[in-house]
Amino acid sequence: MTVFEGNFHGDIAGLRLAIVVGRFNDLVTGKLLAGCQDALKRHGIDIDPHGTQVDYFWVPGAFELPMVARQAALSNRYNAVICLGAVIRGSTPHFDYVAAEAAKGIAAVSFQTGVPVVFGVLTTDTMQQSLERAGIKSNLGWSYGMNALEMASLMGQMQQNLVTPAPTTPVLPINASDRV
Ligand code: INI
Repeated sequence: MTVFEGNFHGDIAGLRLAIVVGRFNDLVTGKLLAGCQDALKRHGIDIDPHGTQVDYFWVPGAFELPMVARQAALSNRYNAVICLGAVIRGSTPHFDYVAAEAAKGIAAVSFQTGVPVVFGVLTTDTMQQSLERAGIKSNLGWSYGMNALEMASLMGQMQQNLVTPAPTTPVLPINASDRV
C-alpha cells in the first residue's frame, strides 16, 4: 500500500494560491499575511500580486471569509485557498457568532469544493494573545502558508493516483448567467 503525504518540493512553480484576508483587526491580519507570504516566498512561490501565482482578496471581516473563499475555490484556478482573520472576544456574544460562522463556513467550502481551504483565523480573548500569535512570539501566518503548500501537494497526489469522486454536496451557481 502507499503512504500519501504532502511535501514542499514538488511542482512549486505550477501552484496557484488565493489568500483571503479580513481587514477587521488588521493590525493582526496584516502580520499574519506577512508571515504567510514569508513562508510561501522561502519555499519558491512568487508572492507578487502582479505575478501569476498568488491572488489576494481583502474582505471586511472574518464573517465574509467563507463567501469569498468559496468563489475562489469554485473558479478552478487555485490549488489552495488561505483564509486569514482575527476574531477577538469583546464584551458581547458577537465574537461567538463571527468565529463560529467563519469556522463552519470555511470547513464547508473545503468539503463542498474539494479545494483545500486553510483556516487561518485566530480566535483569542485579547489583542495581546492575537499579537503573540502573529509575530511577537511566533507567527502562525507562516504555518498557514505551509499548511496550504502541504495540502495542495497532498490533494495533487491524490488526484493523480486515486479515483476521486466529484464533490457530493451540490454547489450553488456562481455566475449570474447560470442562475435559474
Ligand atoms: N470581524 C473580525 O474579523 N474579527 C472580529 O473580532 C470581529 N468582531 O469582533 O466584531 C469582526 N466583526 C465583523 C464581521 O466579521 C463582519 O465583517 C461584519 O459583521 C459585517 O458582515
